[in-house]
Amino acid sequence: MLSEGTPHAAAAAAFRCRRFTLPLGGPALVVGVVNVTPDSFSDGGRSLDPGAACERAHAMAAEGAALVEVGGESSRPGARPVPADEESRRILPVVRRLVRELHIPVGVDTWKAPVAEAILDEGADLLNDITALAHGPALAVAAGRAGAGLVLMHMQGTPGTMQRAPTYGDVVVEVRGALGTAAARAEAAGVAPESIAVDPGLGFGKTARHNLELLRRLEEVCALGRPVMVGASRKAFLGAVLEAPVEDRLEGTLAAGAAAILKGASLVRVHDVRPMVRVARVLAAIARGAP
Ligand code: HH2
Repeated sequence: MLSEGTPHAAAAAAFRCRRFTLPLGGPALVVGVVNVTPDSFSDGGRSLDPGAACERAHAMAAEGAALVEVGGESSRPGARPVPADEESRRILPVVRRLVRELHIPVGVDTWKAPVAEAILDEGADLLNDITALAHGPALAVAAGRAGAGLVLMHMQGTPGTMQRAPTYGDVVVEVRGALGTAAARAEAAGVAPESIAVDPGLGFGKTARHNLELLRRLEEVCALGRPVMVGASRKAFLGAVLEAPVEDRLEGTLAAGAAAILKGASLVRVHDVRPMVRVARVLAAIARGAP
């Protein structure tokens, strides 16, 4: 529930990511995830070769992804950081090609400023920082200079330790507060307000109950007035609900994505683009009352 006095900022009309201005308010934008890693929790090793990663990104664009996001470091629970030069070596050739070949924004999942600067030099349109600027403003300064979009994600702890004993008073209030503060920091570092999105970080220092509570009350996060991204795709809390392994969580992913969209999320981050795009289109048609 929103308490009295909670700022109820107007919803953003567009999300600006460098070469692209993505309209909000129509069907939710589906973000396709391409992990160029050996160890990501659901698709590790699948696109380690740059050619395979680009092929996968092209397929996602053809399936209706509004953005693709390339990752070179897994943040699964227990993961250790990858050195910046190794992360850059994995993603730079992929980003270089995709920026030239795709007609949608190309984002990168990194929290390291040197990696961010290198991929912005290659023309990337969006940075996704799972630490929400916990390492200082350098990444936001780089995003601001380039006019790139910036997603700020909430995490309690670090991937190495975050799932040991996540603790909150009220998880939704704390996550919303932290995201509001991070967004203000990004603006102070030079990122345009219309280029900032926030993400509650499902699974990042959160129990299954915390994740479900965040989805149940997502409108309170949306009340920040920033575009909200949600990434539930194939995550362990869906496995806990469905008693299903990672390769059998598609319906859970779609249900969580649909719930997030109905609560006001503008961007849904998934590995299975085509079914999520179709869900988003039908939800938008219901909202319009017309096919
Ligand atoms: N989830 C993952 C990674 N990055 N970024 C945002 N903004 N939101 C998320 O929910 C999110 C994220 C974890 O998923 P994935 O990238 O598939 O796995 P891994 O970190 O193992 O590469």
